[in-house]
Amino acid sequence: MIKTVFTRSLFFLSLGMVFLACQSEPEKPRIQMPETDLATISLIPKPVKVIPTNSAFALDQFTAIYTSKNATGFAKVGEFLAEKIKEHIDLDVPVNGENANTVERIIYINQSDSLELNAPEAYQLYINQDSIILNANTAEGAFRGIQTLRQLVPNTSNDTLAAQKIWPIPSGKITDNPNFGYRGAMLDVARHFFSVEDVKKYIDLLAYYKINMLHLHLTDDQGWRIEIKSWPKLTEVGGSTEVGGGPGGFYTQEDYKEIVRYSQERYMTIIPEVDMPGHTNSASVAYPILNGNGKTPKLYTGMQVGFSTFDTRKDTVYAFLDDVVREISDMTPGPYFHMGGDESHVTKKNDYIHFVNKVEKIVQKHGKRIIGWDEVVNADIDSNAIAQWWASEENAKKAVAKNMKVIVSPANKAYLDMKYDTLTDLGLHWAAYIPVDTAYQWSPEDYGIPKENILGTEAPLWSETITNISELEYLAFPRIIGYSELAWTAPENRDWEDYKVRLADQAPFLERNNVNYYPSKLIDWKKSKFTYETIE
Ligand code: NAG
Repeated sequence: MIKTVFTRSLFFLSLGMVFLACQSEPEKPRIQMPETDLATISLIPKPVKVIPTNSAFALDQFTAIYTSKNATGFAKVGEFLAEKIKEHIDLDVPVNGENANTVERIIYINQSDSLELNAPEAYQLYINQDSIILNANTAEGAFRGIQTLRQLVPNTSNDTLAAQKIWPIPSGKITDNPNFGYRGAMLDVARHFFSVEDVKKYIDLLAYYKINMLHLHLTDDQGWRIEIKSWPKLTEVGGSTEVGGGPGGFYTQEDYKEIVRYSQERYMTIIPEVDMPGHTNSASVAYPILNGNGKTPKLYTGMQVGFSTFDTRKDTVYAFLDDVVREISDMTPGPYFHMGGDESHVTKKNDYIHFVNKVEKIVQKHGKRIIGWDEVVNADIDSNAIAQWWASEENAKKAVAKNMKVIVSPANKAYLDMKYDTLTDLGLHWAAYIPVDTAYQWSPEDYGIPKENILGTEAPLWSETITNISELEYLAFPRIIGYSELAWTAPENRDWEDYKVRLADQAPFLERNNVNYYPSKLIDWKKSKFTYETIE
């Protein structure tokens, strides 16, 4: 059926072309495309397999996008591609248009049931002189595939082609599928607040590198950033400041839904985190009944950790959490809820265990799978829970012993808030200095955690020292680009020397998107002069 639709559209296209050829209009000169080498194009994350065929597809005003009919989500993916091509090279490419008369070349986004594509994010790209065929089983796979295609659109064309407004896409075949299904980034919006627009920009940049999970750290001692209708003072009071005493802020439920909607369009799952029982000063300022001593603490604007706790023996606390988890879960289509659980230094050990056990049940009751920072493995948590390893390798091993899945994000390798080196103004360095090469040269598989227990990786960005999107970008980029490859590309296919050349070629994309990336001297940035390579 799908084949028929495709063949039929090709048939009508050919008819259109024959029709066009019979008109009295002068024939368009045949474009002489340069020879190219698809294998030299700087793709990140590196695909599983790239086979060059050394000619090129001419992306120009006679190109159109078509998508499989009746395949859920495919038309939207096609529209997304057209929108990005427009942004990049100011070219209008029609999507599923009726008028095939002016179409000479097509990009076809095709739903395929082929066994080779039997994984949700797998895709294949066939690039020929006159067509590009992107095959995927799901719209999610197609979405990953169009990120690769976007990276193949050159930033500048060679002179002769540029004059004709033609962007050559190197030909060949790409087969791809991620090593891990969980490729995450985390943003702390509690220590400093980031607007919906900032979060959207980050989502767009992450999606380009095929990151598919965004964990939002929504609450901490310094701020409560998500509106909870049944407990309104959380944001009215607890959302009114941030580290350093700035105005803070919070997401209304409409704002949060907008973030969720935007990320869904980019096939990214939002993972909300409410950190507890520690890291809860802002909640206790709003509702002093939640803490142990009943006194109202002051709003906190410093950078210490581990001084606050909920009263884990009070029923009100669990009634409160039931409301919070319910309201957030109802707005969150993704399967996960993150309960924090880190650094509960002033919670007694037994109280901590009791608390985690109870919260796990609440989260399950609201239909979500629980994630916690690695300390939560010390409770009687069940094997369906997920441990996020950040500090203790021993806890990661305990998680494996309980047959839990682990998200690998050790602070000394994966924390984006660690300084690059001693000269970096922003960031912290309690876990390590993490230059761009160190950030790349490790593997989640290095630590003896069995592959089947590794859910994936995540790069957290804590925001004690960053106050705006530009500072956020400085710490995140370019390291997050390398983390995307650690999660997508298998270790045997990764190599620093090869990666650093591909990373250098990201400069035009980052500049075009006004990303304030850290210009690491380890990289020979290919700023404006980037062109695709040709074989002479
Ligand atoms: C840790 C804290 C976090 C803090 C960060 C700074 C975790 C799980 N907990 O002390 O609240 O912002 O380091 O790097 O990382």
